[in-house]
Amino acid sequence: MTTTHALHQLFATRGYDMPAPPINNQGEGSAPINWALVKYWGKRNPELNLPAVSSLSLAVPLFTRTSLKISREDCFILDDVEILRSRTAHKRIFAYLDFILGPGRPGLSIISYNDVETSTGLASSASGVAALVRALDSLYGWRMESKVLSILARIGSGSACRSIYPGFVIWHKGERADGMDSYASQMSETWPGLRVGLLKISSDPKPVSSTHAMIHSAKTSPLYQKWLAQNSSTMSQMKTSIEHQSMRSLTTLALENALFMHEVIRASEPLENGLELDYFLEKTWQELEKIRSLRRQGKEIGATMDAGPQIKLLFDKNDGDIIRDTFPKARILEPYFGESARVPKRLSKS
Ligand code: 2P0
Repeated sequence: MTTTHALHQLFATRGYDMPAPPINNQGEGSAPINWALVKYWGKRNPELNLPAVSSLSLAVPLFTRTSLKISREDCFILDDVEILRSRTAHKRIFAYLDFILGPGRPGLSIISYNDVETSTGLASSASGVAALVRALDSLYGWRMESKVLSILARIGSGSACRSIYPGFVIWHKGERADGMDSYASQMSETWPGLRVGLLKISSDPKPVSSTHAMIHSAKTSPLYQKWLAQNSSTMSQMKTSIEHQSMRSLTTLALENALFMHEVIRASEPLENGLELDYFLEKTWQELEKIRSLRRQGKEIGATMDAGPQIKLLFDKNDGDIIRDTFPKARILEPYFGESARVPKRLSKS
């Protein structure tokens, strides 16, 4: 059975006949950025973004907001700038819509706003695709549950399936060829004292997309098999640290996992154009050394780094002063645990 078939069946089990026209003229959706504490790096199926490993992320209160309208021609406007048809971002997004909605879909105008700059490794495609899926759900009137929305988002960009939810989110890698068991789910835990800090190292666009880099390093990195082998144990240790709210364990595991992913990347063969894969800059190493030094003093401070030079700090709110002293430029945020998590306990029903 093809994935399109499987998707249509999935919709049919929810009483929705695919493909069917939208029931509204306009739809809206928003989704948060997520930062992985256990990383997705490697695909078992690149067309469907089926991952070789499971991953676990934390949502951050920086959003993409998208509105979607039926229009005569496809059009994509991002942060008030029209993305030309010739650009990869335009082709990729409409090819994705063709795939999930079928060739008879109407023309669509997508207008999106990101809370942070695009393509510097700060805003990922994750919140963008997840917001688009939520806008599609509202345009078509599907009212699909989050699990189905996360499957749709994953087909657009792997890590987008995690941006369907707030809080701590697990992306189960799944085993099936059609990907219907590769979706995200939210953990029930929140962690009120946890803080994240965004340490911007560079505003330059990344030299190689993560999509390309992860396929290349899976093929050529001698460390890739070792990377696959550690995933299940790292996932279960990370889940336990969240359940027990162990800052020492969470910060250690997140830092080790991110550093290992970057080792896997650096050990890859040079790209076809001779470029060596390495997302870190000298400044990344300098800032990491400060984190190591704090850790040697017993501070439970961690960090994670994605496909770029930026550092995302992880720490307890009681260590906020140390972070502000050591990294005065860091932008400190509370993780995003969802709107209901913001309601003070005395006002909520439970
Ligand atoms: C992650 N990254 O777990 C990892 C860590 C980057 C480094 O997910 O090809 O944009 O669209 O599935 O989701 C970035 O990869 O890649 C990513 P595609 P995606 O957050």
